Amino acid sequence: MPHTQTQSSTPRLIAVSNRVQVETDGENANRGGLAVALAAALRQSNGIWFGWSGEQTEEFTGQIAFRRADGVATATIDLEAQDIDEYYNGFANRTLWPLFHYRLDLTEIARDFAGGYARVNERFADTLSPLIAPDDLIWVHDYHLMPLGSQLRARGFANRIGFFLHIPWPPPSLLMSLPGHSDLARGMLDYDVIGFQSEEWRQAFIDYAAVQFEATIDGDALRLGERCTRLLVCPIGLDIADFSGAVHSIAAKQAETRLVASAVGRDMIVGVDRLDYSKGLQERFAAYERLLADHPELREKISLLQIAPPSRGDVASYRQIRAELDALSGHINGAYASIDWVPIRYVNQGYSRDELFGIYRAARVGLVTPLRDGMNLVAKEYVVAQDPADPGVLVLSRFAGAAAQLPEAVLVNPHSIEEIAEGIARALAMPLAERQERHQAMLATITRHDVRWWSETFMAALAEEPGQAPGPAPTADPASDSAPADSAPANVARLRDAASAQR
Ligand code: GDG
Repeated sequence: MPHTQTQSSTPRLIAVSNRVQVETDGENANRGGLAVALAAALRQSNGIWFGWSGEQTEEFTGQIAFRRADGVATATIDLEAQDIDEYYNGFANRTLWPLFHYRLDLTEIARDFAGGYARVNERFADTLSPLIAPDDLIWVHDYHLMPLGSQLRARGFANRIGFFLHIPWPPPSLLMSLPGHSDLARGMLDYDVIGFQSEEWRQAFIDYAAVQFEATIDGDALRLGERCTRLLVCPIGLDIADFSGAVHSIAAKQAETRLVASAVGRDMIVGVDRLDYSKGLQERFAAYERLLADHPELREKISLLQIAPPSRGDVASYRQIRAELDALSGHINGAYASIDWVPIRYVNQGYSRDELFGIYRAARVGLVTPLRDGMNLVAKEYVVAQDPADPGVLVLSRFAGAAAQLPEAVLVNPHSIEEIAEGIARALAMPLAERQERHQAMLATITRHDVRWWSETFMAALAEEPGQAPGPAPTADPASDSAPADSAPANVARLRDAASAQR
């Protein structure tokens, strides 16, 4: 699909991510925030979303399947078995994911993985190249595609290219345990803009670049020789408008009613996580057991519902955590259950987004305790789903990116089972006025910094020509009221006006 430049001055957006997921199947659609945010930006600029279809092919051909879903043009390629093995299951999910979540113990280093990662990034660059027009803005997503910017530069593209990292950036000493770390990080400086979920991850990147490359920081830009890369803190948010609808949907109401009926007279505690070792589930279960042991008065009065749909089942460490959690929940139920009370309901099944909102709303406590998390959207979803007149309490890991934005949560160290247990006890005992106050503050932040704010802030930085005066500083603390970021940056507003004038 070669691009014919429209008369509008709106630059076209090309979004690139490992998977392309635009789902359109009605109220049960499990549309991620990313899909929603990108879809809006892509529609506005008549853009295109490029990535892997999720399908396997006998031999890689580079053939692109073009589709249009929900008003968004998508271009996908299939990958061959070796690519999926070495790039996706290998380097992305067995090397980078654990390493970037501080799990050196689970990080697998293999030459084949690194080779597959480089090969697939080259394949992405080769197949994407014919689609790129000179004025296109290119926005690459996440750890699967870190070298794509360099690959495109090597093919001569001078477009504005940005990258958003959805997961943490690890401290320099951890990153240095990865063979080839220097090339990987150096390649990042071929991007014009890099977005991070929190100041902590941005600072870790600066620390590494300062030590390894003697790069200098100039305002919010990192300079190395001729290259200048802008480093933004730009935390991802929720599609607030859509979620407000979900909270009041029939499916949400039914799920809430069902859950409340199943726990009459008991306070529900809920956790919702992909089954992943970064989410701190073993520590969470152990903390719940500690709570029951230390607070006998709470036995039979509370109930933990943990929803954990399996993910990445092709990777051994994910199968192992599943076995451990099965054993741990069985052990706790065996030790504490009575004939009419089950302490933990542990469910390995996914629910529709609407049902999930009913479940969040029925819970007195939202338990979100990842050991490390780039952001954690469940924390924000739990807050949005609450009844403002009688809200539940969010117990949140200090080590989730969301903690920087939501200091009004009960913040806990997710490695300390005592601290989590006491956090839950505190949440259960919290008076209504304090719950309301905390909830109101968090809801205001989440509403202000929603997913549209996120994509508009990033796009504004990407659209800015070098040397142009920066717009409102997106590096300002997004949790603070003084952050100017709640209004759409001016140049994005201009782009939007141009786009709607065209319609
Ligand atoms: C990565 C980063 C960052 C979960 N179970 C069900 C379900 N979910 C939805 C949740 C939430 C999403 O999945 C999970 O998002 P998280 O942000 O919590 O975590 P990751 O999947 O690890 O995402 C993370 C994110 O990227 C975005 O940048 O925040 O830090 O690790 O939306 O609701 N959805 C439905 N049924 C389920 O059973 N429908």
